[in-house]
Amino acid sequence: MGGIIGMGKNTICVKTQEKILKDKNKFPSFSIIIPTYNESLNIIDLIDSIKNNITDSAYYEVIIVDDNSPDGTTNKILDKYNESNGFTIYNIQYFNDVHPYKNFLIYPSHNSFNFFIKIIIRKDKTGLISAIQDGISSSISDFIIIMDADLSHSPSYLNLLIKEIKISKSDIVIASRYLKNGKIMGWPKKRIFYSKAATFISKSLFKLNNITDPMSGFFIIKRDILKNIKFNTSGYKILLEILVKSKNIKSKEIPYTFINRRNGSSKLSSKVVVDFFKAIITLYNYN
Ligand SMILES: Nc1nc2c(ncn2[C@@H]2O[C@H](COP(=O)(O)OP(=O)(O)OP(=O)(O)O)[C@@H](O)[C@H]2O)c(=O)[nH]1
Ligand SMILES: [Mg+2]
Repeated sequence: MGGIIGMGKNTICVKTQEKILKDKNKFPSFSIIIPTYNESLNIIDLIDSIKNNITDSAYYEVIIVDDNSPDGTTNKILDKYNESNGFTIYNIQYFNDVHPYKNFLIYPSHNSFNFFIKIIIRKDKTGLISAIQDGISSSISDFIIIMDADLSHSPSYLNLLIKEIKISKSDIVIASRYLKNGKIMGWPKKRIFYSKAATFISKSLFKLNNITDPMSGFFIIKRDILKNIKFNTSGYKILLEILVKSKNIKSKEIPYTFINRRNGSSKLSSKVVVDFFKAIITLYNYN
């Protein structure tokens, strides 16, 4: 193992990266995975908000998995988190076994930041679950947080998610829209109906009695649980696949307010409904 060192200015391999972090006692204790497609209007606000909200003193990594967004989502990050703002940008050949089109590691040049950013750019739009999977494969910490880029999942809940998984000793803590005190803001009635219908179908078919929001896209999970899952559905709902394929895990939910995206366009289409039913059939047969 060694990877590729010295491929040009600012190119280091992932093992070197891990060594730097370990040597400095800065190995991340959690990884925040954010899949993006055309989120240039949200991504900087999101990363800034993550940075401002997290009070945990632990080191963490922010992993952006972008499908070569035509709106230049990742250029926004590279323009903001650069030398003049206290970061060094490295080209990385690959992260663990993720070999996408382009990779960057944006690493703080001094001690005032306790996070670094990885950007994984995949050549084509190959779907949300596979983007999250690449994020997971490239991550190096014990706890994985998954969240959307469009500010629907407010970073103000991150501290609580991190605290809860440690205190409750759960394998997964899910931010739920449907737990008491949870809410959805800004969705039309029709969309709430579809979401509730999908939730009802999933809960009944897979006997997820303890979970109020199995379709949530916002949660923290122990990496050990993910290691044992072979994902084979496509589409949107990675949490459902995790819950169906790891039945005996200890789970907990916290209520949160989901806010409909304000900027950028929705990637939702009728294909989502088709993908949902395909996933349900695949997971039912797995069961
Ligand atoms: N890498 C990657 N990210 C995606 C893809 N599709 C969606 N995303 C991202 O996944 C997250 C969830 O997608 P959204 O479009 O917000 O889906 P949604 O929340 O169900 O619907 P809207 O908020 O109405 O658009 C966002 O951060 C998107 O940018 C994809 O094919 N590849
Ligand atoms: Mg969204």
